[in-house]
Amino acid sequence: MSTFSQELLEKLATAKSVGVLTGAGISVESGIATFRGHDGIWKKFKPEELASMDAFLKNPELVWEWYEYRRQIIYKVKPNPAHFTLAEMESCYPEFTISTQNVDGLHALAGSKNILELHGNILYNRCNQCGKKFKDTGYEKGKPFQYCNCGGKIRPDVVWFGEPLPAQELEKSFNVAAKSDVYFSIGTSANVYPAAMLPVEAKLYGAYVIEINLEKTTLSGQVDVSFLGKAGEILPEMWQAVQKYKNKKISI
Ligand code: BJW
Repeated sequence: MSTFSQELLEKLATAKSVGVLTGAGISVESGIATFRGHDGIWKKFKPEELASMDAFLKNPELVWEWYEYRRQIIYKVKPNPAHFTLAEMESCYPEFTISTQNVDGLHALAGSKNILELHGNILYNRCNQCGKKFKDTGYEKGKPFQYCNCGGKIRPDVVWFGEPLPAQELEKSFNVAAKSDVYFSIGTSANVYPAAMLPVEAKLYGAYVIEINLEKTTLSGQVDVSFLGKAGEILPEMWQAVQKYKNKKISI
């Protein structure tokens, strides 16, 4: 059981605007591997060697195989208590926004509404030229490239290294970080930019920043409080403690 300071409980009990950045770690307890942990290395390839246009053009079969492998896992998994707690929290604050680096769609499945997908969504493909989205047109063994009507190549609808993040989602995420009273960084190694800048931006603009991660990250020294442990355990415990704290305040 984690213990939560009076300061943290008061901040969460009185916040009007809450922002959240999530990363692969929040989906681990649902059964999805992270990118950089030892479990995250797929067939000895680092994400940097697969998640790029260069990799796709050089070895489309390999890149499609990686995405198909991950899709098959994602189709089967369900949100975990960390996703559900965030969805519950959303209904208790006037402003509550999740900026997620995850492409698994689990926040929406858990019932969260205000979600900014910074790195796209793995369940879709899109044309690299005209941007048209496709739900089904994907990988067929022996046919490394599928083409859109416009002649562009179809690829997973995600953001690869060296590609810009979706402009609206990114701008909104920075606005949220700048106006949040409390900001969470959950299950991200905070190694990939520009997403990793969001909690730092939130702190700069005066938010109380809470990190939840299995281990210390490059962000840990810059936040107000860092909890080491599983998001699916710590977040529900924290939220329960906030409810108790609020009830106690009312009864005094
Ligand atoms: C748990 C847990 C449990 C485990 N509970 N915790 C400075 C500024 C701007 C850009 C750059 C910059 N420096 C470098 C760049 C370039 C680059 C970059 O960041 N490189 C770094 C390697 C240094 N960034 C980019 O290229 C981005 N684009 C860009 O900057 O564009 C500029 C541009 C502008 C205009 C024109 C053209 C270009 C794009 C980045 C795209 C990242 N894409 C990926 C793949 C997405 C698709 C897919 O899923 O396949 O996104 S890479 C991969 O990393 C994925 C993730 O979203 C992302 C972040 O990983 P995440 O989520 O943090 O996972 P892990 O595995 O690293 O960490 C998991 C954590 O969970 C660990 O800490 C565990 O301890 C923890 N954990 N279990 C709680 N139960």
